[in-house]
Amino acid sequence: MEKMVQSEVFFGGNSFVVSTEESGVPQKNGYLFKSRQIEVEHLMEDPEFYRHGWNSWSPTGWRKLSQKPLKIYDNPLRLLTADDAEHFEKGKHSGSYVAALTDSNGNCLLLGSLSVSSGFIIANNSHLNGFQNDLNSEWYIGYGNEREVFKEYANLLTEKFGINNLKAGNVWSSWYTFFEDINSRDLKLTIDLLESMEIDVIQIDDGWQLNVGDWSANKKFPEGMNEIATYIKSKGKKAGLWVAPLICLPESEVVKNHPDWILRDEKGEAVTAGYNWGTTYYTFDTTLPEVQKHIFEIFTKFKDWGFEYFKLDFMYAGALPGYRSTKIDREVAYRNILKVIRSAVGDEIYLLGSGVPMLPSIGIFNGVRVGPDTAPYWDNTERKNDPSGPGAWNAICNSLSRFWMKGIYETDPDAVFFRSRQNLLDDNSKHLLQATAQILEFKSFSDPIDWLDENEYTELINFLNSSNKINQLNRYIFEVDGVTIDFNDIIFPKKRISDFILVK
Ligand code: 9PG
Repeated sequence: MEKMVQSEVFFGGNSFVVSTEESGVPQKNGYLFKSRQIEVEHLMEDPEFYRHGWNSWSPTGWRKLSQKPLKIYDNPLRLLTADDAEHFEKGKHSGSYVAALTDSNGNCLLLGSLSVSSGFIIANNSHLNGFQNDLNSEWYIGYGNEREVFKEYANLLTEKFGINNLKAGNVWSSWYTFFEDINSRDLKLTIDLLESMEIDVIQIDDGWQLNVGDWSANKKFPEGMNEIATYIKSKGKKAGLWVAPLICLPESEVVKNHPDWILRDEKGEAVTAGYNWGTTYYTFDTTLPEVQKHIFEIFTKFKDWGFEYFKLDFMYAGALPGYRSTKIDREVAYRNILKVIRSAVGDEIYLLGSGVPMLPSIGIFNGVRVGPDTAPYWDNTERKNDPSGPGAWNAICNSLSRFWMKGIYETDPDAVFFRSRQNLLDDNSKHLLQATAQILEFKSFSDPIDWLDENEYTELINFLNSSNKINQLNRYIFEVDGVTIDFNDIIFPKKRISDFILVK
């Protein structure tokens, strides 16, 4: 451990003792420290702890230090996919990049990373302890009104990493109705009905590719992806495509042809990068020039097909621990491959990140998913202790807890629903999801128009046309066009409501 120096930071009449490698530099509001490690003494009486999850899907929200820490429990493969498994920190309150403590008077102490350096933070009853890897690691400490402190941190992040201001507009995605069961003929029928509507992007999700890793059209798209992109554009919409460019399934051609591209551990074993599609999968060593060339080429191809919007999924895999050909921090490796993707598509193409590590994605992605998948149901008791699992409730809790990120990139809380067909969500739940999308100012849905009755159709039209005035009154209380919505009873329910029970 480096030699640590102790100093004191002052905020009005309050002060905190801080231990770091170098002493701090006061800012307009708060202090900056060049240090990998940092320890801040907080002396707060059972404050609420803000747990910020590593990637888009990772549990994010507030818990008292005396409560059970917010995390994914008892599911190692899920943990590997939907959070930073490297830093599970059993029994402790911990999170990635930024943490905050708010006391009973509403005063908030924030500790946040300002570097691409795999930052994480652990809290206990007396201290916040931050850890980063890089020699240039920086930490910010702020104290005061919760919303103002988070705003200041968000400003510092965009000052340092930039912002890419393209807007997505209204998005229709194929996922939350058809899932992988898509083909060009059925999609075109669905697309025809979207033509006259206020929709900017029609995005084809998972199900078009030969395999995860083999990014060519499968036989459900016999005329190729160029043809469907052209069809979407002929309806006056931007064509969007889902890709998971940094992962590959074990049986994919890319793994068979290039076993040397796969990220391995020190012993030479392929790193398990996560679990989905009923299988574990791999990721690449993106520091290899051949892998960078491959990624550049597939994106050049997608762009040549005519797509102008990409949903880049399972991106966290590029920032997993492993033995890389160049010895750099895993998140630096991730950011470098993002730059390769951006350079292949140019600045006019919208990049939406899903399953992305949140900090090293700033300034490159235009939009980022800020919660787990929604679903046409509220919650599911089959899946205990998993705040990252699909469902409306998990998506709302996580996304609203990341409201402060709105100034950093567009914040996508995931699709909302209007249909009652094939849907367990009641009207109230659908409205809460819709309000969340209005609050986060990212509107997407997956309903096929011919599934909607007249009222549902009218609701959809109103939603798409609404230009919402949003005002955050309190952590989880918002004003949407003058109507106050209090989410507190939703975020912290008295008892669990499960659709699994409802359908039994
Ligand atoms: C396509 C889907 C949709 C969806 C994405 C993503 O943690 N997990 O195991 C996990 C698996 C899948 C998943 C999210 C999390 O869904 O979020 O919108 O594009 O892939 O397969």
